Amino acid sequence: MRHLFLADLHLLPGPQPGQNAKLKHFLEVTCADAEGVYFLGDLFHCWLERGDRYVGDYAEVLEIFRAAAAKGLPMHLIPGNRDFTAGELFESLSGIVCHGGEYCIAPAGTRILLAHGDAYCTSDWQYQALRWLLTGPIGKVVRAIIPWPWAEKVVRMVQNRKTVPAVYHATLASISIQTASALKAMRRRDCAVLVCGHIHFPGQRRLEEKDYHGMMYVVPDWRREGGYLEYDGKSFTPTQAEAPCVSSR
Ligand SMILES: [Mn+2]
Repeated sequence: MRHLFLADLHLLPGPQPGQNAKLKHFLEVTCADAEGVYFLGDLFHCWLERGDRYVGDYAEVLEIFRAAAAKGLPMHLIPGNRDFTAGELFESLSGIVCHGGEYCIAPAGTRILLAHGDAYCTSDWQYQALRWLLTGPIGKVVRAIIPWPWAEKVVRMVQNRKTVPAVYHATLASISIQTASALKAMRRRDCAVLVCGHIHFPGQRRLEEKDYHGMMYVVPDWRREGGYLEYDGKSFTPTQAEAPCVSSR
């Protein structure tokens, strides 16, 4: 049994030979016998869809996903803060099944909660306020009524800022996922394991409160290091993808 977890691929639009070759190789070779591949958010550097339109040229990337899906590879997306609008259009174009903010699986009887992870960084109230504004009812109305060319302009600006600033990573690392918030979500779904991304720094941590405990795994960065987390039915192993591993900055 092989379940593969990835996060924060931050795929860029347009011609990206290095990025796309790496993705194709990963899906065809590394994932060949996988029972499930789970993208834990921020699969795209920025994805916005509305009706039958999306921003940016992701045709080649979507074709790579579609080919893998056609060969029978089961792929799932649990959206992050950069692709939370992914929905029906994304599903039909990619062949990837899209879930809500949290998704629970139970391979070999282990209940695993899958999430991007940003919702549990609750000590950063400014980020949480921004998140609420963007993903909540206000953001939904704005996205529905904003003229499409304006939306396109904003998203293309984000897509063109190719590197995630170092300070952003440093901030995330210092703030990190809050034990109480993560355990609350795990308890709600009766899960003893949480697998998430968002932080970009791999790691594992035992979470403990007086009435509940569990393990948290943060997946390695795929975009730069080619890393992912694998579950074989017994244990979780952080793994480095084999070549080609071309970094896209
Ligand atoms: Mn994120």
